[in-house]
Amino acid sequence: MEQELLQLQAEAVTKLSTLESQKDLEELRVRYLGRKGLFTGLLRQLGKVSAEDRPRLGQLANQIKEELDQKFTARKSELAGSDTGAAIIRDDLSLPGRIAPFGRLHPVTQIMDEVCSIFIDLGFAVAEGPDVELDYYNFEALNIPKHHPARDMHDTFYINDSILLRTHTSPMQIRAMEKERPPLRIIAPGKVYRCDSDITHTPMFHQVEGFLVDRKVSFADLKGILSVFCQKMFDQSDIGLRFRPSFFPFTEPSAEVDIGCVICRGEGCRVCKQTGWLEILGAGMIDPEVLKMVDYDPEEFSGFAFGLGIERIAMLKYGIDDIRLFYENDLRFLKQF
Ligand code: 2NM
Repeated sequence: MEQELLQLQAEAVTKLSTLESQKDLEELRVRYLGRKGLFTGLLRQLGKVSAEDRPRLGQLANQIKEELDQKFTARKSELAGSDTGAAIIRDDLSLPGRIAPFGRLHPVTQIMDEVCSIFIDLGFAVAEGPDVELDYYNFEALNIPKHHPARDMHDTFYINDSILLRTHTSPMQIRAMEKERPPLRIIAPGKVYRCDSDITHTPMFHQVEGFLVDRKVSFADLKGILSVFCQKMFDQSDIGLRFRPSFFPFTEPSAEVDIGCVICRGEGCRVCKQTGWLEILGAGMIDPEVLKMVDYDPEEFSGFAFGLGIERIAMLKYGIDDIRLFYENDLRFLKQF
């Protein structure tokens, strides 16, 4: 009897140390300590032993029962919390550590930084300003009077009669010219807003506009700066440039500038719509009327200006056909850049 009690105890303790879930623990407890369990079964046989041995064996049985109760309780709290019902894999120190996910810059931010650093290398200073602008800086000072049809080119978000969300970053150029005298070369990067939305337009997008004013600035200077920019931006020293006559209220003459398609190299593809050319920016010589607005004498000074859309450049560079992908925050898309 004594032997059986001790063996039962040893068995229970061994099993208790190897099981790994609360469910297994409960099953083991019922099997050994439950009302119809092995231990209770042994206790019932206590009546059959001699009166001489009974007190000693009774005491031993009680002691073992108490110890087992304690051990079950202790093991139960060990398993609590980490228990999923399945077997738990103990720490394996030879496993490689979990790699923390790295963040990265948004593709639009990357292109924005790249564009700015090319112009900074060419000697341009960076000017930033408010997204909420006065009608005066966004339109009037840029030779776009009220009710002028050119305002229809920009679907403007008005806040009230004289305040709006800027439709381009040129307002910053005007503010810069008001403050300082030529020579001046400045880029204005930032968010702009137009009430427009489809696969090539979002109501908010990013622009970099730039200008240079000095004595004797010519269209040839504009061509030189834009060629260098395109060569660096698209990593191609023999990149083709094409200037098509166009119209902007703030420049005269004005041009839309194309580059030879960087995807098919002029062969014709989906991105350039089989033309071999990609339109990447607008530019021109600053209109004398704009120079007069900031009190520069157009007889003494001349300048060029240009504007480019960051999302558009990112789409051309990576062959993306839907601008909205940039703003859906789908990590499967964003992780590619
Ligand atoms: C463009 C195209 C042509 C432009 C003009 C000026 C300013 F303020 F100097 F007159 N800033 N940016 C400009 C000129 C912008 O964007 C397509």
